[in-house]
Formats: sequence, structure tokens, C-alpha cells
Amino acid sequence: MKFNNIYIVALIITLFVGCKESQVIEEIIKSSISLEDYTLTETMSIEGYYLEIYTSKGEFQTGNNVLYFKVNKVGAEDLGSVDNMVIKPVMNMMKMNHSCPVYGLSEVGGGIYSVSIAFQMSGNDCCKWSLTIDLDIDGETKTFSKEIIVLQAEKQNITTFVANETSYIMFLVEPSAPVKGVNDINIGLFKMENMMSFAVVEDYTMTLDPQMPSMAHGSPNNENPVFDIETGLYKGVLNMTMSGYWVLNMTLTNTEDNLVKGELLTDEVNQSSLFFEIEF
Ligand SMILES: [Cu+2]
Repeated sequence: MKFNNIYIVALIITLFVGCKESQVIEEIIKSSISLEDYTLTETMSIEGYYLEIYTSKGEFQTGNNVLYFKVNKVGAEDLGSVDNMVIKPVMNMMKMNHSCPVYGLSEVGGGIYSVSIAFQMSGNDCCKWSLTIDLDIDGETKTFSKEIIVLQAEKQNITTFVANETSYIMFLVEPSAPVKGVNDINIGLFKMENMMSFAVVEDYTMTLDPQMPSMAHGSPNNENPVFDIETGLYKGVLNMTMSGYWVLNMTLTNTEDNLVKGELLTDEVNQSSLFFEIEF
């Protein structure tokens, strides 16, 4: 369902009277998300129900992926909301299977759900990803499952490393559409609890030093990403003074003040071993 602008304005005016403004506006913004703004990427079906997954790129890639999805019943009107949803991406490798970080599952309105999945590796000939979504619908549990293609992103937007016997996964969430100048930077940091379970790592310290290698310059007025309890991501400011290829040099320090990964840049060190790449 798509509201036209006049209807939204009328709705805002009507609801403004006697309601908590910010809450109401938030609800309207949420419910105005339309799947028409995204590309249908995968369809799964079971027993007369089908589930459509939309993404902005129309494909899954290594790094952070935001999925929007909706469950429908064949030949029926919109189902509305469903319960007890569990999203399980699994990579089927020869000797062992493993999952990856999944976070931010929420209903964004109109029976549309959003979830973020950070694939740490692409699928290949030996090992493929599958995506399983369990949910309760009409009082019954349904399991949607399908093999999916995860392509290798061109630039490094996710990295895995082991330190002090802990496996970490760190990835770039924003900027997803970088611009010249100031960008919000959001970074996800998870540790592997076991092959299938990943937990948010809170309150570590990050430094950020973006550099443009081709021109041997950095940029001023960046702000190191800091943990944000609300989103579970690390949020900072990234300033890219011109378009082109940038390397975001980072360091990661734990809550005991021990360096976990990365190096600060010096005359001798011109790139950190912990980095992301952006080209725009
Ligand atoms: Cu794998």
C-alpha cells in the first residue's frame, strides 16, 4: 500500500492533535517504507505461503546487507504481522557449518520486516550459503529455507581476525552511499561465541584514520567510532574530502586498554592491518 503525499500530510495533521508528536511522526515514517524502493532479491515458499526478500542492490554481497521482507499467503490479502521470527544464515562448508552476525530484526510497518546480515565470506563452488527463516503464522510454525548466492564485494567492507583466542568480525555498515565531505560512519563488531552464534562486542575503543593512498593525504575532522547501545553499532564521523579510493585505517582496543588489532599510522607504517576500503 502506498500513501500519496496529500494523504500523509492530512494524516500527520489529524494525528498531531492530542498525540505524542515524535512518536506519531516515527510511526508514519516507518509505515511509509515501500518495497517498491527496493529490488526483489529472493522468494521462498512453503505450503501456500511465500516470503519475498528485498534489498537495495538486488543481490547479497559480503559485508553488511539490509534485508526487507514480507510474508504473504497465496490468493489472500496481506497477512499483517507474524510472530517468533528467527533468521538463520548458514554456510555449508565441507567439514563444518557456520553462521554470521544477524542483528536489528524489526517490523518497519505494513507487515514489512527488516534485518541486517553481515556475510563474512562469499559463496563458492565448495561452500554455499543458505538462508532459513522460521516464523509463526496463523498459529503454526513455518520454515522457509533456500540456498542463496552471496557475491564477493569489490572492496573490503568486512574483516575477521583472531586475538586472545577470540574470533572477531568487524564490518562497515555506513556509509552505504558515501558522499564527498562528512559521512556518518557505523561499524559492527561481533565476536564468535560458537560457529552458529555471534555476540555484539560493547565498549571497545576504535581509532579511525582515513587516507587517500594515491594522493598520500588524509582528512581532518574525523571522529572515532564509539559504541552506541541503542543500535549495537559503533558510530563516528568520516570525512572524505574528495571522491576516489579511500582506505579507512583503524585500530581496535579492548576494555582493558589492550590493542586487539591494527596499527596507528607513522612515517614507517602507511597502512593499518585493520582497514576498510571505500571508493566512490
Ligand atoms: Cu564459510
